[in-house]
Amino acid sequence: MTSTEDHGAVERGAVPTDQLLGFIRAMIEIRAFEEETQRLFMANLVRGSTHLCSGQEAVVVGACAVLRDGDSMLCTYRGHGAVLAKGAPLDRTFAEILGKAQGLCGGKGGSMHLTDISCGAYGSIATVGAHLPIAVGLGFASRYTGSQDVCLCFFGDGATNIGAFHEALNLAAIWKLPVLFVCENNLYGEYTALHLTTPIDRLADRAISFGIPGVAVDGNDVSAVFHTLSEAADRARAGDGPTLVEALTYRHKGHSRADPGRYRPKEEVAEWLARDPIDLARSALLERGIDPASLDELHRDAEDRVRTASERAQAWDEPDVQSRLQDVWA
Ligand SMILES: Cc1ncc(C[n+]2csc(CCOP(=O)(O)OP(=O)(O)O)c2C)c(N)n1
Ligand SMILES: [Mg+2]
Repeated sequence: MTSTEDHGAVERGAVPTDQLLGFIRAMIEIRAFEEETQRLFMANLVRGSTHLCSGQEAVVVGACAVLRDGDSMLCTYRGHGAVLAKGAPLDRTFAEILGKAQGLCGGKGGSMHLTDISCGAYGSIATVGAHLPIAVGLGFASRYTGSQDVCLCFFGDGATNIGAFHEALNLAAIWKLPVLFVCENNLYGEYTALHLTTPIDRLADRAISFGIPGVAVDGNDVSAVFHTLSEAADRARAGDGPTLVEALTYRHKGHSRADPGRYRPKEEVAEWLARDPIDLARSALLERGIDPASLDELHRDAEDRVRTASERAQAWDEPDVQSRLQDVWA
């Protein structure tokens, strides 16, 4: 396969009901996490900026679900959901965003720099595109040590115009490295629409220049994301090299902080809100005969877990002043 496999968003088969229930639980948890993060930010409890992934949950949940122990994941500053989907604990992720000593990085990284090597989350990276070469390094390490591990690398549509994107995909392709490149195409880079910066509509088409498969998938359909990434992971583990996946999605909130996102046409926002990934998964479950009351309960449980984790993190200590130069490069 050396060309873009599908020009539109690929429709894939469904996943088993238990698995879909797990997916919706994880997506609701991430949505609740982002809403609580916004509340903490507005209450002035968060140092630095925040970039919420509300609306994009199906991409990270569906993609991370294909990973096994030993696999690695890298993501962007819009990475709370990705890190949680990879298994980072809710309370210590809140603690990092709040700058607490018990945070994933001792409170020194904050919202944009979440790393938890213990669960394979190798970092959310604030410099656009800078982590793609790191993903190539992780893919190379896997090949060099003869393991079957893959690296899943999330990035935005804007990153596909960065030099590091092209260098990373080229090297991964020529060395057939086990990297799953997942572009979260949310149609905007900061406050600028994609069509104003990028001369093609289908970013998956960029795979053609590296001779690797490029697949566009409905990024709001968690089952479709899971199936697409499963195939990419199988290819990578079999030694057949990387895949570029373009997951079409939309961020419900603005770019960062308190950005209300007013540069986006109202009709466009309404259209995407009507395709909320959590609502789509809920409809699919209702169609399979799942009781709406049990889904409501699952929703309340997820929100309770998030609230409890936030309260725990807020009660934790500030870092010790003595620790300020520990783990820091001079
Ligand atoms: C190299 C670099 N240039 C510029 C910026 C400023 N910046 C931060 S986010 C962003 C937009 C990136 O958009 P995209 O890749 O689509 O990701 P999204 O925020 O939509 O998830 C820019 C330009 C940066 N962080 N790094
Ligand atoms: Mg974008």
